[in-house]
Order: sequence, then structure tokens, then C-alpha cells
Amino acid sequence: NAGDRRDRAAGLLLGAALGDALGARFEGMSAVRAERLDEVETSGEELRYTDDTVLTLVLAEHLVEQEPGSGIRSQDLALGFARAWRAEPGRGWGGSIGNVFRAVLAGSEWSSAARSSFGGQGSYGNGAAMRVSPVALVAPTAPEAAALGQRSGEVTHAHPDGSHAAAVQACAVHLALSTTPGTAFDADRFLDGVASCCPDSRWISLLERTRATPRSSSPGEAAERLGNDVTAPGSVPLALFAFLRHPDSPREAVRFAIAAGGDTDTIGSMAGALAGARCGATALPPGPLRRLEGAARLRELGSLLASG
Ligand code: R7I
Ligand code: MG
Ligand code: MG
Ligand code: MG
Repeated sequence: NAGDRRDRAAGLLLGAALGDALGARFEGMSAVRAERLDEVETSGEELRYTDDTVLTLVLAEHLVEQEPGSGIRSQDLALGFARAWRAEPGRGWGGSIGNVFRAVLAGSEWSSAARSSFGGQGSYGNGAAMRVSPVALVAPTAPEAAALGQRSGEVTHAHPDGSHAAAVQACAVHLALSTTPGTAFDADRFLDGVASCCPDSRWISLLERTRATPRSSSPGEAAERLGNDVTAPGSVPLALFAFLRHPDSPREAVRFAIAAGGDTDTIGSMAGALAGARCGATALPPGPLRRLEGAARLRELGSLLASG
């Protein structure tokens, strides 16, 4: 029903932001102990999000404004991202993405700006995947979510590893939204669905490695096998694994992702989007949610996109 759909949409966006904000202060650490996570969950402070959520919000607003069926307007989206970067330089941006945004603000077309980094090949950072979750709310099917994710990713990440990661994560979030919470989660079926939207053999093999990682692995073991860094192929698999590990608890999925260390805000955010999409906003931990920056707007955007 409509209320349930709105709850799942809100869970998707709030889960993404919560994972980002909870993971933010641990970004770059090698592993995070449970007591440190407890502290962040229970402190009275506002939970501030980072660039991951800044860009997720820009993409969500872009999708709300679009005419039905008109898709992504790439140059407008590139400008929206770039203006958000210029407005808030302190949000923990990726090392090279500023060059892309600077070129767009100086009048470059998005596709040449995106190719300007890393010697013309473009970035394979995880920035396209980390912000992609809202496309799952407007795409009718998982393959269409993958295609829309790809288009939104290319706007800044010209390297196929970077843009294909956005397709994979968008498809995965769409599939998570389509599962029924409270019924058994079928990890193999989920991974088959993601693989069927997969843009290339490289991602097929990353998904197979994710499937083959023992479900009982600790966060450290999973990170060792799947990676936990700022590259797209080195982070999306661990986020998927955190969700497979804890499909019925957004809190545990996010804690697992952050405990693994490395790119904690981003892997936490991608895991939070997946588990939040399946379980809904009502399943998110209420204490941290009350302290989350921007929560009211995220919830509102979820409603708008769910009913669009
Ligand atoms: O992808 P991007 O927006 O970064 C997102 C990350 C997340 O962790 C956020 O939380 C934020 O902290 O940053 O920004 P990029 O600068 O395009 O990519 C991120 C990093 O990936 C770069 O700074 C590089 O270290 C690495 N990288 C590459 N390294 C070598 N060659 C990306 N592409 C390449 C490459 O082609
Ligand atoms: Mg960040
Ligand atoms: Mg950073
Ligand atoms: Mg990060």
C-alpha cells in the first residue's frame, strides 16, 4: 500500500544518510571497534552527513523536478552537483572530484569535464555509486534503475568502473525495495537479480566474489576479501555483503559496514540504503535518526519520489 511504499522510500534515503553520518568520523581508519560505534550512536550530538548525502540530495531533487519519463538531464545534474560542492567545501569530498566540478562551473560540457580527471580516463572512485540510491524510486524495473544509475554516474565518473558501479548499486537498491520484509531474504536470488542487470564481466566476477564470501565472515575478513577503499570496485561489494549479512536490520548492516574500516561513511551509506529500502524507515534506529541532519527533507523527498 501507499503508506508502506512511502516508508520504504524514506527508509532508503534516511538509511543512506544515516550510514554516511555514522561512518563519517571513522573514514580512513583500519577497523572500528563496537564501543566506538556505540558512542556515536548514543552521543547527544547532531549526526552530520558528508558529500555522499549532499550529492544524494542533489540527485533526489533533480528526480523530483523532472517531467515524468524525461530521464536525467545530464548538464543540469552536473551543475547541481558542482554548485553543491562549491557551496559546502567542508563536506569531505573525494580527492579529485573537485577538478570535475570546477570544469563544469567554468562552462565545460559534463562529458568532457568527467573525462578531464586521471589523464583522460575519468574517475573510478565510488562517488557515482554512493549517491545513486534515489534513482531506484523512480525507475519502474531493476534494469531501468541500472540504466538510470549508469546515466547519473557518467555525469562525473567517466571510467566504466566508476559509472558501472552506480548501475550495480541502483539495481541492487531497486531489488531490495522489491523484497518483502518479514519474509526470508534469499541472497542468491538477490545476487542473481543484480547480476542480470550487470553492465560487464568485471562486475559479474565481483558479484561472484561477494557471493562466495562466507556469510559468517567478520567485518575485517569481509574487507580483506572484498576491499574497503574509495574506489568503486573496492567498496560496492562490501556494501552489498553487509546487506546480505544483515538484510533485516539496517542498524546491523550499517554497523557491519563501518566496523570493516576504510571508506566507512560511503560503505555505511550504501549498506544503509539497501537495508533501509527493504525494511523501511520504521526499522531504522530511532535515537540516531532523531539526531540526523536533514532528516525531515530526506523523508519528504522519499514521499515525493514514491508517489511520483
Ligand atoms: O568518487 P569520488 O567522489 O570519491 C568519493 C569518496 C567517498 O569516500 C566520499 O565519502 C569522499 O570521501 O570521497 O571522488 P574521486 O576523487 O573522483 O575518487 C576518489 C578517489 O579514488 C580518488 O581521490 C583516487 O584516490 C581514487 N581514484 C583513482 N586513483 C587512480 N586512478 C579514482 N579514480 C582513479 C584513477 O583513475
Ligand atoms: Mg563522504
Ligand atoms: Mg573523504
Ligand atoms: Mg567516503
